[in-house]
Amino acid sequence: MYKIGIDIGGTKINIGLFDAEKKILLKNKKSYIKDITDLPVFIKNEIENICKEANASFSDIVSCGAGIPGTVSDDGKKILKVPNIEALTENFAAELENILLIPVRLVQDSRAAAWGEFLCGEGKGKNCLVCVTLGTGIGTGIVLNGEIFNGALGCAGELGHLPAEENGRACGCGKKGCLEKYCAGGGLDITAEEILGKGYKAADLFDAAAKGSEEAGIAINNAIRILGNGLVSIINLLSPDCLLFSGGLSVQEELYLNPLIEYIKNHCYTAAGRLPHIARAGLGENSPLYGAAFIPIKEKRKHFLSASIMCADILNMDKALSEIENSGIDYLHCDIMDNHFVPNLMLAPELLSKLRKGTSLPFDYHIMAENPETIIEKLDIKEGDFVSVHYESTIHLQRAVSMIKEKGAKAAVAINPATPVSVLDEILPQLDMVLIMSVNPGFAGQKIVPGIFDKITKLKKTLSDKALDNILIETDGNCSFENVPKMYNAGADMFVVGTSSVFKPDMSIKDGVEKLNKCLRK
Ligand code: S6P
Ligand code: MG
Repeated sequence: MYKIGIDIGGTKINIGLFDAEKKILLKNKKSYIKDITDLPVFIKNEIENICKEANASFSDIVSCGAGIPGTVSDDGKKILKVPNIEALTENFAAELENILLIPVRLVQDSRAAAWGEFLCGEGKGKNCLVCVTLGTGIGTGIVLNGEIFNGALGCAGELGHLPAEENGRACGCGKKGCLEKYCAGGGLDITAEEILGKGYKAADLFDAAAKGSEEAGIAINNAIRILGNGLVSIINLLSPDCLLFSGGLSVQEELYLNPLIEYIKNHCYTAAGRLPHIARAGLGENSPLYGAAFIPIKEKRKHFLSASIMCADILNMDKALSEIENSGIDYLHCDIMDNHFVPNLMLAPELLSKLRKGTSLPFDYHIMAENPETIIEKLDIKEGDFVSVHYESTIHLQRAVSMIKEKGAKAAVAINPATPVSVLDEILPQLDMVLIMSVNPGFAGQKIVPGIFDKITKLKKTLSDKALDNILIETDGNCSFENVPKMYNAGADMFVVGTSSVFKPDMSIKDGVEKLNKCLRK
């Protein structure tokens, strides 16, 4: 399982691949802006390259978070305001999601940095953290009681726009005299020009102060006082246990950061001498990458596709089996019918056993027969197989379930459309899966029966109420591109795919699987 973290800046894009233990496996920093016409496509290609280099499978990536220099909606799905980056349009997250086919969330970059430091950096183990990025402007991310704090109006952390001087320097936000116009890199550039002359930058101001220029020293101390007062207000208001600094300006330790920290310590309100931990961010320029990768995203449940072998081309079984296996199908659904329990006859256990030679996929046996126990005995079972037996087909259901387990398979009970979920109450804890028939069993190519989605929802709720969430729900019959997402949303995990989706004359199995996965990820 991998996650992707992206940090999108004005001219650079930084992409990182992380494992489940929050370890960064590989990262890639690229200049992008001008020549890229399609940012989502560019990102997908970069992720593919990173995966190749890291020997990681793209399909094992479960989510992607991107830090952006702008304001995003609370759910991280929409961009509300981004100055200067044309490629970042309102629906950028959805566009990226459509091409990566995994959930994508956006987060303001300074909040991503704070979250990264909280999870993996200098703020690990803390409770309330403020992370200030001192760059051209000032970005501030706040983590309150273990959660990123956006504020009710979404604009929490705009430290850079605290008013510092009445009718002062004009700010990009439209107001005058904002704090960052005096204390961040951009503001100190203006100060440098005022003191040293046209073309001088913040770095020259620090050089001049280091060489003893009194005027430069006073200007820097003035900036420290303004920023210090802003941060003291934040500390007095929030009482965080951690205050971190990152960004280009935080590297000026001797003349800027250290005196700033001293100022804060001397001026903030303390109780019993307790001060927050104040330091430089621990992850350097990677903190937004970590934070973006591990932004809380409700991941989609994994789903499984079980290809109904009775729908495959019997004249080209070898080819069909390898096509099925190479298309991303998870199981081979093997229907066994006796012409008594269902009005059809097919696929004897001996014949199914021979199919094993043509595939390494696990089997998903579906017994539609009277006396299923006699069939269970004949099944060729390999580790990882499922065997479903119909509730309606035996009066000794528990015995049949035990037999399945004794043979080393995972046990499932199937129920016909008219059989209520409640009949499974006693047997449920002994099962690995429940198969809900979405058509009357016996034939492929039928229409879904009414009420199936509610039935799945009911079973899902029963499983959840009984704390049996590990039991999968499978649906069989008319699992079409349209029905599967509805079945999934109702709570189903595994879908028997036949003539309604992956075995269509005008589409390859692989394309059918891809289309289904796309429908499911939307
Ligand atoms: C028939 C059997 C099923 C079918 C499958 C066909 O009752 O149990 O497994 O093979 O449902 O799918 P479709 O898409 O043709 O309905
Ligand atoms: Mg079946």
